[in-house]
Amino acid sequence: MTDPDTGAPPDSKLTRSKLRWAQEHKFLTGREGRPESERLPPGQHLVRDWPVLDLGVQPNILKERWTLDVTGAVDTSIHWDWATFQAQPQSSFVSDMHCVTTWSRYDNRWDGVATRTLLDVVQPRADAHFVVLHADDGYTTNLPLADFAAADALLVHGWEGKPLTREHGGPVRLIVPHLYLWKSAKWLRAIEFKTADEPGFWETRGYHDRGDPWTEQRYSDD
Ligand SMILES: Nc1nc2c(c(=O)[nH]1)N[C@H]1C(S)=C(S)[C@@H](COP(=O)(O)O)O[C@H]1N2
Ligand SMILES: [Mo]
Repeated sequence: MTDPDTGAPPDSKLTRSKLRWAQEHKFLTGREGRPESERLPPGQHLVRDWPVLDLGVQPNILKERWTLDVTGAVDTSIHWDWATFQAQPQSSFVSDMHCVTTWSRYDNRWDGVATRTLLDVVQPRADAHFVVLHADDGYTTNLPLADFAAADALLVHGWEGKPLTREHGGPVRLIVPHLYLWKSAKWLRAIEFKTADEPGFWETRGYHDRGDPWTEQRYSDD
């Protein structure tokens, strides 16, 4: 019998060392989950400015003309105008953002309506497991309902105390801080609740279906 890793006999010096290391839990950091010192996900670098990325069209949507439709596998479909959106309970969060093109930006202050507030209103059906976001420029992206429903996910209309600018998706975009930024649709116009997953613009062009920065879910495997 030989050691499956090294080919060494089972009572070699190396094997004995490995057995001892296993007993001592050597090399394990003992950290539970993500340590504070690793705020930056793997393969990312920090930026101070906020880059603009989109398909090259930046729709000019007047607040007075903006509407949000929420449809599909929900008990109550909604069609909100700007005033109705502003009349919902408001939330603010500070979070980091991570773009798959490797930049990350810390401590962004967002104002908006929490996705959980929206979920209270529309009441997703028991068989709703995914959402598809539809944007004014034709962009779409898909999310598991569980990710959309994250405690700090927001329908954002304000950044750093000012209205969200057109280039960054104003008047309203989604922000889901725990996923790569391509999941956070700018110029949000409709949210569709689905029973089955339906990949969006980048997800049908080689990006990962979920997009977790901490496990580098950048691209799909196939
Ligand atoms: N409507 C729309 N939303 C979008 C995109 C887009 O092209 N259209 N691009 C996504 C991508 S790939 C990124 S990295 C972020 C960029 O957001 P920012 O320009 O505010 O940094 O928006 C995401 N949301
Ligand atoms: Mo992106």
